[in-house]
Amino acid sequence: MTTDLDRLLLIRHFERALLDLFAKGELNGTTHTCLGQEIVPVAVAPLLGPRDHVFSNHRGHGHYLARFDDPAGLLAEIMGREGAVCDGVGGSQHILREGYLSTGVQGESLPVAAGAALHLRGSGALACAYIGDGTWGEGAVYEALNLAALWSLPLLVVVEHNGIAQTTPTAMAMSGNIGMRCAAFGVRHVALPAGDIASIRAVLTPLVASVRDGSPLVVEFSVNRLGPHSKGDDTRSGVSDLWDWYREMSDLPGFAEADTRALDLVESVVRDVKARPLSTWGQGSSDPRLLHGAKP
Ligand SMILES: Cc1ncc(C[n+]2csc(CCOP(=O)(O)OP(=O)(O)O)c2C)c(N)n1
Repeated sequence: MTTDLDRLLLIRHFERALLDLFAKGELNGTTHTCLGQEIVPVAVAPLLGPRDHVFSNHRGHGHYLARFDDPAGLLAEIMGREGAVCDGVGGSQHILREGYLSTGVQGESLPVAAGAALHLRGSGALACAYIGDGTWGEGAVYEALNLAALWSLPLLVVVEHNGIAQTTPTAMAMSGNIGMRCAAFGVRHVALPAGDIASIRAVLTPLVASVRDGSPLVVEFSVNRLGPHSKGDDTRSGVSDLWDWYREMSDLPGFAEADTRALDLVESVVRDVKARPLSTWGQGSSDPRLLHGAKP
């Protein structure tokens, strides 16, 4: 059985492996790790069902790994190897899978999620979009919130508020706050620390049930981004202090065994995927999800 701790540590070691592969020149493109933010998707994922649609962003590996038990498919996607989730077309930021879509374009997902929520309205399923605090600078976010409230859409917006957008501290870019902005549209807002998973779920379970009935909700988590924005672009000082908080995890019961399990798993996934041939993208994929007009 996979526990919450197993999932947290899988995400953590997966992300570290990516940074390591980049440092060795074995990955192309870019990547944005969610180190320090893993608790959010791990806490939220079990509240979502198979008919729900998840919309992720540029920092989405944790969102994917919390929803699907598929580190090899994701790494193959990022490395463009056989067995990739969507044939290596999307890479780190643009993943398409049944009920799951991510985009590297800030703010793009929310109107799309609102559209999916409109489609799902009345079915008991919902659309869940993960966005960062910096993405509240995109106007499309407000158009989506407006329609979500007006049309009673089953839309759940999960905000990972890490206080920084690339290199810009949130306080330099955001007037007011997220709660006030939600209130302007009559959208419910709840702020939670990204701490104890059981407490998060206890608060969110009834709220998510009401989202399914057409009452949109924004959940704002306070998190620490422990890594750089992408690979080496961290302009902050004092980030190492944040790692102290991260090390507190190691006091959790069963940590040492779970940590070894996750590390072993990630190491074997890296070995396996690196040995695979390149994906077939460019040689004519027959994957129907990639055909024009196909529905995810
Ligand atoms: C429309 C658009 N503008 C700019 C970028 C470049 N960019 C990528 S991530 C990012 C910052 C995002 O900040 P936030 O939403 O807070 O998420 P975080 O990276 O902190 O998780 C920026 C400016 C982009 N991807 N899309």
